[in-house]
Amino acid sequence: MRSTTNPTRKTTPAPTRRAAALAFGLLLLLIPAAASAQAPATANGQATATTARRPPNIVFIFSDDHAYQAISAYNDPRRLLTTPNIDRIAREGVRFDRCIVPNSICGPSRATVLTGKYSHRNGFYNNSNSRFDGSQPTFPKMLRSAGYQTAIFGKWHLVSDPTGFDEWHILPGQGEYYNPMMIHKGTRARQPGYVTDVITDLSLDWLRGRDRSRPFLLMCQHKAPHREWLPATRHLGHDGDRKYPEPPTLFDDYSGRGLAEHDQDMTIARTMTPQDLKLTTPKGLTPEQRAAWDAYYEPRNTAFRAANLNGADLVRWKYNRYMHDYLGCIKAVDESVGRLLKFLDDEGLAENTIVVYTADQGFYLGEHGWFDKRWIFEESLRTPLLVRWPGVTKPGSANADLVSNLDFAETFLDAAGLPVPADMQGRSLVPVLAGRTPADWRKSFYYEYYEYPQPHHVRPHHGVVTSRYKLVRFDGPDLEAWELFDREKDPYELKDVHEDPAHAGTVAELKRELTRLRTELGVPEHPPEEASGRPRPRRAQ
Ligand SMILES: [Ca+2]
Repeated sequence: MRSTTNPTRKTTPAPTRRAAALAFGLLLLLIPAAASAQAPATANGQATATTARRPPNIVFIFSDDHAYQAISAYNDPRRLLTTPNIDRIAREGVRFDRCIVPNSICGPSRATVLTGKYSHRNGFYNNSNSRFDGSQPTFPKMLRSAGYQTAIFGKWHLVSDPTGFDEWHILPGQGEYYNPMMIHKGTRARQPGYVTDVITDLSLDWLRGRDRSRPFLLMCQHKAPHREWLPATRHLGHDGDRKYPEPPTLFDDYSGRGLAEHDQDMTIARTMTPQDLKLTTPKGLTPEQRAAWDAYYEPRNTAFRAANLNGADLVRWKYNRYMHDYLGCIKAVDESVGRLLKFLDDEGLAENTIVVYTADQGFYLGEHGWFDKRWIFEESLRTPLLVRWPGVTKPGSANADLVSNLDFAETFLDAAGLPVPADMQGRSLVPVLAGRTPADWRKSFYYEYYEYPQPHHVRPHHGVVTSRYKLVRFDGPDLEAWELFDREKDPYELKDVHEDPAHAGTVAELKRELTRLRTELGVPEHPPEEASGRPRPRRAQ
């Protein structure tokens, strides 16, 4: 992958040759990185990269359950916190305002990122009984075959061992926040410290020891801010006991919608556990960590118990505790991003490195009274996506196209000048990153969700999403129903208008589009039995 051809080599004496080589190297760095973005589109619309310059490094920073509402660059009206380092990527790159996911939970999202395929194609449907088939093609494998150094650190959550990486050091399952057990190429050992710092340290250590002659792919995958939202002790009390502004739908009664919305189990009011609310002390803390933990939580928990809250007051208390903890976890993630960006600056790598910040899906921060994700609805469906690629992305720009983590594998391959396999189901974002969205870019997107009934009793559903509408189909095992939402008139998605005669034309059109997408994407008429994650029924003796 090295760009070593030196046109002056045969005719110049050694010192001049070195100078020329240096100049050539600098030239490569100075060539606008838009080589692939400027290339003509092929018949299938994928931009074709040219490899005149050294392929870009890729730093993929992937957090877990980080809602766009909790990144200050997204300007949520609640102004929940400031994330100066994550915002730097937006300020120096592009912010995507409609990056949506095909299946809004952790494992399936990770499988989609690696494969560029939907759950029904990569075989990873849910977090309960799915196991990633590591023998299938993934973009890290393809980059590695082309000469990239590849590494992944942190949350993996795909059950089988990682494949396609020179180095991997992962959390088993969901992982732990404090002094986590980790697996380094099959060997388990506990790592002292706070998980976000540990993952960052491992990432930086690997970067320091890299082969400088070759490009690299670093996947830095945080556990935070996943439930049960345990901040680093240095961030306990980060908000000065702030009373957080509430979302307009904190006390949603789900009127105007069907059984599925009424009958879920993911509310702040009913579903949060004493562990979620830090009314119990987590296991695995060192004495020092335990002391800091108790110093923050104990007096506040004592006051809470004495107040004997109920009804709306109790929900508000839980919401504020949730926000303190969830946002506290993000403080450490933001610091991690700052350390990675500083390393790229210090090493002179920033110019030829694509930096991506994203999460595996969206998350509810009290909207509709909820935490968690899973739904086709907006806070769950939309994930943050910020990309900095000097010379390609316009600093401080924003993009509202329908893009997806389904597109990431294709994008990284295209950016590296590699072909995109025809059976990947997304599309390279390289021209979109350059501000030249192809005229035939998608106007609709297919969504699918399978895991039921545990853990949050969200009914399996699929549907079609456009810039304005969502048509949702709940399809068993115990609910058959359609819903339609018009986000232009109903931005909070509070009113199902599927039966409204005024929308009959829209419903018919979207049902045709749903059928078209399912056919194009090869969605089976009925999902396999294991897709729901339910235990297989015992065979009769
Ligand atoms: Ca997640």
